[in-house]
Amino acid sequence: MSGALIDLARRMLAGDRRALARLITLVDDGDPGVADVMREIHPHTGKAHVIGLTGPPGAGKSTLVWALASAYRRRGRQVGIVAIDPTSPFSGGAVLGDRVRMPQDAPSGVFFRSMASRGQLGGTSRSVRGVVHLLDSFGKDVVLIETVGAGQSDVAVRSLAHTTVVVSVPGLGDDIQMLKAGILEIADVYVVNKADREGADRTAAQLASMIEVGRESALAVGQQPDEGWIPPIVRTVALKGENVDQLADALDAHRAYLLQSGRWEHIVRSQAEAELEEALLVRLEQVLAASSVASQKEHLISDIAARKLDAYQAADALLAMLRARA
Ligand SMILES: Nc1nc2c(ncn2[C@@H]2O[C@H](COP(=O)(O)OP(=O)(O)OP(=O)(O)O)[C@@H](O)[C@H]2O)c(=O)[nH]1
Ligand SMILES: [Mg+2]
Repeated sequence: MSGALIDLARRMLAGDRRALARLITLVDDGDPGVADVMREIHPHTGKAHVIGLTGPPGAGKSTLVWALASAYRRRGRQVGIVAIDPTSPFSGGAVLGDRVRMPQDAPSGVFFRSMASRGQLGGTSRSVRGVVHLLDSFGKDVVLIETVGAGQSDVAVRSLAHTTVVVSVPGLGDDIQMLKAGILEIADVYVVNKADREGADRTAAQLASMIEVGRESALAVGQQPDEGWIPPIVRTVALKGENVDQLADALDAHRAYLLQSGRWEHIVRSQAEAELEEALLVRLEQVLAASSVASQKEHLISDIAARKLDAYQAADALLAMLRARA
């Protein structure tokens, strides 16, 4: 294990923000030393409430995240923010210039980092997970993750959170389409932001009826909807901080519900499982790359492309070669 990285991790654990920033960069770059860092910080993780916020481009997610951060700071909570920026021009984002990154009146003591989403889902969720662990071990009580709800990357990132917030805005259209496409099932708290605009009541009413339809259809197919938690709908004006305290209350209530119902433990376990699977894949790739078997990979890829082998046969062949050399 690299002494320099241990040192960096220990400085971070002792409260050094610059060490935290450097470690986040290492995670973001997929540095091989990350495994050593994770080993050092793992015992210090598992405390933060991780909250994912998703919604259509320009819904006011960033404004809301910062307003929430202020509300949490007033409650004495330490806050970290991770904003995942879509790299693809097709996946949206508010018109440049209009989009909020860090507001001028940003609360102090909030650690903010934006990350570009990778083409590969796995890569993004792996590095976001690593960054969340860093912020958690640094002592952040709340970690807010902002993603644009415009594709699959936010689906992957949602699996990293304990609580998911879907942000809509008045004037239905794309966001309702998004809700129909399945986001409905995953939200724990709904926000109708820009409630200063016309139509907020109608949007909230439509959301409420969709939640109801979702519960009924779950019952109809024999699923037991979660009776312990009915997702609240909070109307906010993020720009003015209106109702943001109610949103923080709803998020705290959801955390309390998760803890007392045993759902928290369940989430922690399924995240541990996902992480193990990711780590196994990373390790397998490393073992392969370091072995002489790696040179066979190109041949096998050609064989799959030429329809001589299927992917499972090729994987079996690689594993057999690895075992033979072990
Ligand atoms: N009227 C009104 N405007 C708001 C409100 N909240 C945010 N905005 C404005 O909406 C615009 C977009 O806000 P952002 O916070 O950048 O929205 P976003 O969802 O993070 O945008 P992307 O990250 O680009 O998808 C900005 O001009 C904000 O000032 C609100 O409650 N009411
Ligand atoms: Mg934003």
